[in-house]
Amino acid sequence: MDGLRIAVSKGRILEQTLPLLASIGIAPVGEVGRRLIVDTSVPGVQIIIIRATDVPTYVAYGAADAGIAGKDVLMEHGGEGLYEPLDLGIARCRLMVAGRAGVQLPGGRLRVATKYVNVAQRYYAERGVQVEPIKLYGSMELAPLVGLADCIVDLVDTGSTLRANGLEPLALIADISSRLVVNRASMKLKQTALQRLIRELEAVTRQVADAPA
Ligand code: PRT
Ligand code: MG
Repeated sequence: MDGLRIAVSKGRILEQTLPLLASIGIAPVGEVGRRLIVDTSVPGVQIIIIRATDVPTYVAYGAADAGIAGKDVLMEHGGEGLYEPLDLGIARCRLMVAGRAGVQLPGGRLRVATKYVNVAQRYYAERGVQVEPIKLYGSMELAPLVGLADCIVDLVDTGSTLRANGLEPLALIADISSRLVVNRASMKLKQTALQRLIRELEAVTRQVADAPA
């Protein structure tokens, strides 16, 4: 499996990806620490560590041959130039609309705070609802509490962040998990290596999915 660069985001995706890669024999050489580019136990295979929202960009431009990104990030990016051959089943959560608990949403144009502006726009357009998306980069939960927005579109896992801020889930937009994405040109030029990566990751994710809880 030589000459492959794999983009992974720091944080929960990296934490859950490293064991998957390790089980197919790809382990970082030395501590990852603050390094952004890491060689692995497989000569020629490198891991680059970047922001979650940048993974589709690096892979679409071919700066990485493959990457691991949340479906939320891929939905927002649009997926142009990318294959999405595999659901890794990791970093699961739900993309939801949430608002202040017990408070009716206003009629008319809804102000929606989110980092998923494209997803929110598409979701409401399909339902014929007029929205004013307000782009935020974090702590979306605050926006309805201080009158910046009527509701938010954000990721929910346990729901405790919503509850802690007096918010409640209002609608499910999509179930989210992390996906393997592959650059379209790399898929042709590095077919053998990438097909092997896909096949081996598919086998280990199936093992994880089949394991008794
Ligand atoms: O931190 P940075 O700004 O660099 O990027 P990031 O915050 O997007 O990265 P990271 O590592 O936090 O998340 C990357 C990916 O993990 C997301 O794109 C999702 O695909 C996936 N993921 C899975 C989650 C969660 N679960 C999750 N619960 N990402 C974020 N959260 C946050 C959520 O935004 C909310 O603030 O956790 C909070 C909700 O958790 P609960 O348990 O309180 O509901
Ligand atoms: Mg984060």
